[in-house]
Amino acid sequence: MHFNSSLTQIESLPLTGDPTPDDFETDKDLVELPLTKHSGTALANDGPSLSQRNNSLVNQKSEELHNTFLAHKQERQLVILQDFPDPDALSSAWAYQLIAQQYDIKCDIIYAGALSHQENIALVKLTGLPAQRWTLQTLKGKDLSSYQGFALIDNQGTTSQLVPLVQEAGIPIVVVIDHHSLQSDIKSDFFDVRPSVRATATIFTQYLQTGLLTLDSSINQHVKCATALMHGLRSDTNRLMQAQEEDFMAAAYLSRFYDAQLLNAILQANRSKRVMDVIERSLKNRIVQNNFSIAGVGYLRYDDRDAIPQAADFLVTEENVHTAVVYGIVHDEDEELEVIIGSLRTSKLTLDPDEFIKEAFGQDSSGRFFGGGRISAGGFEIPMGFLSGGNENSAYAKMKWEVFDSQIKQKLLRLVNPKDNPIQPE
Ligand SMILES: [Mn+2]
Repeated sequence: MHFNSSLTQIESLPLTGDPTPDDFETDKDLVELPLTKHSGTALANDGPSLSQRNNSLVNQKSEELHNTFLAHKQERQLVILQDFPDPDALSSAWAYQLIAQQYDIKCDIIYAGALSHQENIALVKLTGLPAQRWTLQTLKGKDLSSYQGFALIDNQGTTSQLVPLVQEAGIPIVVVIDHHSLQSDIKSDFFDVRPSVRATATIFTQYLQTGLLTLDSSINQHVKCATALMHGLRSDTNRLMQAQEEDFMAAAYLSRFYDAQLLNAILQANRSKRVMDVIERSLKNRIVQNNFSIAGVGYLRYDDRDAIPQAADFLVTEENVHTAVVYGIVHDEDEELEVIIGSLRTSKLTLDPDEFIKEAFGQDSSGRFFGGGRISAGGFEIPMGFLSGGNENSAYAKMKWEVFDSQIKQKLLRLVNPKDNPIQPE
């Protein structure tokens, strides 16, 4: 606060050597100066600047989180991530765990799906990030009575299969910290959802900066967590290209603690052959209309699910394409379940992925949307229910894929090209 008010003062001070108003008429090089002066005055009159407002919000949220932790001292919590957690979720959950530790709160970071992206596996392995995979089966075998609450980090419970079961077990939701658009109204003791922030890692770095945890470069775990947060922040901002002031400020702070070599090692993780195969399929199957690239990639194994966002990342780089949607049927052999999984990537600033996906696919019978998103990226999951399985018969499997493929294309193309009906009567 102090810093900002003095900054405003400096900016509104007249510049030394400022020409007198009479000089403007004669000196053409200085025509811009009255504007500079004007904006200085405007700053002083407009009340708190954007960064001042942000600072006071961050301070208020940190204080609230501190009080929430105090109220839950010595408890045990679950930190639930989306089924397929990304670096932003993983690193933020770790920061949450380290902050909570100071209040003698013990956290278990869990996710139901898989770490399928090579980079995510590298992140977890190389930093020793303490996330555990709990399938629905694992969860059923656990004694949940030792947990007094759960936290949702980088999600709002709509992308995790574990949440309904944990709620059924009577565990209350204590904390929600996320940057996706508001998904539903959830009640929690602490709630910080800021869709204007590009990464949850930015929100957590801000908490660290306000003193919720003092990072120390001589503590190995702190260095690794700072590295993980840097990775999360980078990967949710398309390597900082979509980062805004707050994200850069957070990255600047992390730069004091993170290990650049470790981050480099994480980023070097190569694409597996199976991911390359899916990218190849997406290239072969794509249709491009009105600068949208749409590709169905057929059936995928559960562990290869993250090939879909990687294929979308790739398709959106094509010339004349601003938005790519890639989807496939992901088959979970353990559970005999199938689900359509899709990813959207866009470089078009005026396209809101959250709105686009909700508009394209709508809601299920319980009013839950099939997907959503944040700035520049989104995803959807459509359970296939009764139509799951039975793929031993390849003619049936092929027919099933064709039906779902056509249906998804119809729904997408209705928005991409409203006049066109992709299914022509024969
Ligand atoms: Mn995120």
